Amino acid sequence: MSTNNREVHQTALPVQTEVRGELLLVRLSRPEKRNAMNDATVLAIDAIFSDVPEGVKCAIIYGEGNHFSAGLDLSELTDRDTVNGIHHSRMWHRVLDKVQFGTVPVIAVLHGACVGGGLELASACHIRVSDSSAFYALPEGQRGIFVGGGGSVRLPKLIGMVRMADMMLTGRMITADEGNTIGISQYLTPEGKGLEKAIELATKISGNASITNYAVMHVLPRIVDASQDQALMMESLIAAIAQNTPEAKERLKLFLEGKAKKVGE
Ligand code: 1HE
Repeated sequence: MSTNNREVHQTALPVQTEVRGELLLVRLSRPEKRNAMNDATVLAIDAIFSDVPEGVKCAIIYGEGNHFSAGLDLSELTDRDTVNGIHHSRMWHRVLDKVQFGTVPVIAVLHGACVGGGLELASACHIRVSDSSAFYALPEGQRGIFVGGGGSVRLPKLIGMVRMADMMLTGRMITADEGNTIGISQYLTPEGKGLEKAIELATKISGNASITNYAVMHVLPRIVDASQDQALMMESLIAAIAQNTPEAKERLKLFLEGKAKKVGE
């Protein structure tokens, strides 16, 4: 990591950012409201992922205080009519698409409550690291509403439709352990160690060839959503594009000369 550390403290903004070398740290910063996501929070995420600073190769989203996020700020929900409700949900879609299909891979660090819209934000990230304090729920069912931040599309891809239906119908809470077993998180750490693990992973990811990160972020999900015939064609095209980059040729040459790391190193 370079020493190019820039800390940007936007006092009173609901989301704070810090550039640490090649990493962008994005902190949900409304701990007094358990990082509930009001419109200002969602729009701040939009602005951050619309303009990732030059030189950043990977981002990490985490929450200040004892919780990742209590989900949608319910105090802003009360008197929105149907059409405005659709616009609001589409705004979440646009912003979380920017997280998923932006310029850099994003790791979410989950601890405490990761519920409702907080879980939807986490699902838009590329990898989730949780610590042992994390718990997951979709309280929308209990509140008489439905997920509106892309959760019905992204969560079944992580845990399956039946588990998501169970969470919504019963309000069931999933522990950090269970969440890691069923695929919400990909890494589970002791309490308070999630950010450290995410930084370690983000540093590895930053060292990848840029075409690999791009393909994993932008092409892989489209392959998964396509018909088998189209998906296989997309795979061949991106494989050929990647292997023809100077970066790939250099890496392959280093391996053949015995100068590259072996698997697992
Ligand atoms: C909130 C919110 C919120 C807390 N909107 N203000 N999400 C939920 O249904 C989850 C609701 N929240 C909770 O169940 C609990 O707050 C927690 C389990 C997350 C944390 O409990 P705790 O005891 O640490 O905190 P607290 O005392 O409940 O809350 C502290 C303050 O945060 C309090 O405000 P205060 O002014 O009385 O101090 C709470 O009102 C406030 N707060 N959560 C607004 N969510 C794109 S669609 C997505 C749809 C959804 O996300 S629905 C799920 C909403």
